[in-house]
Amino acid sequence: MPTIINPDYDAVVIGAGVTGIYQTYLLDQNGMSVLGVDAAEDVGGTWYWNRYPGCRLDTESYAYGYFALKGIIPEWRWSENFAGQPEMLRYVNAAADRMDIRRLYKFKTKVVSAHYNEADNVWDIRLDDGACLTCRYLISATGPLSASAMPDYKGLDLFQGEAFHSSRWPTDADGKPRNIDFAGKRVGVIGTGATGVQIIPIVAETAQDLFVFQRTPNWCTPLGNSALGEEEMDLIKARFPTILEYVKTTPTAFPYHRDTRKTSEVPEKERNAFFEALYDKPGYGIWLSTFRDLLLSKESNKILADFVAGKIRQRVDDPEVAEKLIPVDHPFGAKRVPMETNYYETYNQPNVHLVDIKTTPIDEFVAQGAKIGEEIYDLDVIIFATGFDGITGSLDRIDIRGHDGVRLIDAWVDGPSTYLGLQARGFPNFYTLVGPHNGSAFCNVGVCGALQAEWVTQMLCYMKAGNYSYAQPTQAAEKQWTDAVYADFARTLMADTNAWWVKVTQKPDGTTVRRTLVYVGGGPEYRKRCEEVAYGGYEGFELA
Ligand code: NA7
Repeated sequence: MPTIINPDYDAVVIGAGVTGIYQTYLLDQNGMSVLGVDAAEDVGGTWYWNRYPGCRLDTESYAYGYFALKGIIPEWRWSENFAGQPEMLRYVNAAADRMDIRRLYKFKTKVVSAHYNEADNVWDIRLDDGACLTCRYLISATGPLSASAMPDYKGLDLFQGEAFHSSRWPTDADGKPRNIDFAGKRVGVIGTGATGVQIIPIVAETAQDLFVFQRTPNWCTPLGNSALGEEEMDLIKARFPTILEYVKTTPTAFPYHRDTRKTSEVPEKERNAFFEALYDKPGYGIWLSTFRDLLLSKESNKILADFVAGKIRQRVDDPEVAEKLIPVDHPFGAKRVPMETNYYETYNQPNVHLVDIKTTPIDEFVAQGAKIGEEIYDLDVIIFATGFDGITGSLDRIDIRGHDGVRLIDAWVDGPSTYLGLQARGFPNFYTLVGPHNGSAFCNVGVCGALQAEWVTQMLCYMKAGNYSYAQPTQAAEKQWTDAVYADFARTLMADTNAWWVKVTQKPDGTTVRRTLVYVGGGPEYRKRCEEVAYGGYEGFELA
């Protein structure tokens, strides 16, 4: 049994995004000493880093904004149904001001390593400024999409223009995102996920030429954003408590429930009218409130995919370009569906060129631009909208070691193994908010991350009251949870699709392991299980 020493802090929270600042606040409110650490200069997390033109929420603002819904900033008013990044950053800052959270944070600082010290039952933390400290509880709130994935292309260092990842937009001397004037410039965008789909139409408005280097097309559907008028916002504000209760009832905490019918139960004419209505409605409805077998039946999925493909063909003038923009390798909705604004119409502009890099990949970069075969695409700016090493990527970049010095990255070499997606055996007192296998990563993070922070706070308060200072899952509980997560995912059409929530690992023996990083059982089921565990005195955890 470990001895007890007083660590420097009760808890260290990694991350100052929406989840991290709330967790830090809750622990502070409950009388715990807590240090928050974040690499950025200030709060915001994903909304701090993603400052590219066109960046905005793909969730209804009022459904994402937990701090407004919860009454932390009850006066908050949204200006758009799907807020843009500047407004999102103002929102997080307003909440941080109200919670007076910055005094608890060390910004511009990264956690380099976190080693569990068995003798003292503390985590030894080393920061990149050289500081070393101890804490009892280590809580990661690093967000599902914070570790940028920058491809290692040959010759990129030779490129004479400007090249950067979408989440590292160049800044001016004052630290503000640079307003790059694309007029007269030849711009390349690599990547056509949600980020590329937001950037491309904006850059295309002014660039002399825009080359979209596409490896895999995505199923994109209209965002349908609009301004929120004063009266509309008054009504939304009056419904804040109702909205929060409602999103808690849905599988993903987005304000959508699936239609309870199977696709085959609905006559074709009615089905098409249903799809038309969903396609025209703002937001994720076409993905999340369509028929219940969308991600379970290939045949049903194809019916909706064909409908969306038809829309793409209608919206893109050049039939060859349209075909290139229609996914052939994955079912509709098996990856997160990018929400677009004039994305497909952008390809009707004469200055926009779609380059298929699946059939003819970029060989290398040279001083002038990208080289494919014998052709060189002259470029002034290259934007890598190449996504993120999802969910576990930010943890992999920290040297985390548990009992017996075992590295987390080694313990999870065959995929994460967790209990409730919140703890892994062998890594006591380490909580992963919005981490692998919990109901937050595949979710409206604004709400799910906060609910999880509340649950962890309750557990730590319970431990304090019961004089416990050590918690880790039992082997049986972890196995049962992990097996169920993998089995649930395997039943869906998402299982065979590569997305940022699937981790593909090449093993030294040449075999490949594909593992889901998300829990697909749905938020209500997830939270029910968490509440049962809490009610049962944190059953499934070894407390000491
Ligand atoms: P995504 O959705 O992971 O998309 C990344 C895109 O970048 C995708 O089109 C990738 O093609 C492409 N990519 C990645 N690496 C390369 C290389 N090396 N060469 C060419 N193309 C590449 O990330 P996003 O940032 O767009 O969106 C992330 C989430 O943010 C999104 O789901 C929303 O929830 C918000 P691939 O498909 O791998 O062939």
